[in-house]
Amino acid sequence: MKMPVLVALALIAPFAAHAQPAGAGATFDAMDGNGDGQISRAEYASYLSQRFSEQAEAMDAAFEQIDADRNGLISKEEAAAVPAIASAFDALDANKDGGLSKAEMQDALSKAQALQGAN
Ligand SMILES: [Ca+2]
Ligand SMILES: [Ca+2]
Repeated sequence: MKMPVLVALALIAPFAAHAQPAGAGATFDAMDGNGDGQISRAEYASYLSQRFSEQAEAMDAAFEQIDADRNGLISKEEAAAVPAIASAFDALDANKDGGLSKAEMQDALSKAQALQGAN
C-alpha cells in the first residue's frame, strides 16, 4: 500500500469541502468555543473532532451516492465517477476483494485524522 494517509486526505477533501466553514474568520470563531479571542488546545482539539465527525458524515453521504447499485461496496466501475477514489482504489481496498466497503473508507479517514491530530 502506498501513501495511505495522503490518499485518504485526497479522498475526503472533495466530500468534506462543503462541511468546512468559509473564510479564516469563520474558522477562528468556530474554533474559539468560549469566545475569549484565543484558541486553547482543548478548543482546538474539540474543533478538530467536530470537523472530523462532519467529514465522516460527508463521506457517508458520498458513499451512498457513489455506490450506484446500493450493494454496500464501491466497485472499480462505480469509483470511476470520482477520480480521487479511482486513482486510490487499490490502496483503499485493504482486503483486496475488488470493492470498497464503508469500513475501508472510514479506516482510511481515521488514519488521516490520526496524522492531522498528531500535528
Ligand atoms: Ca456498488
Ligand atoms: Ca475491499
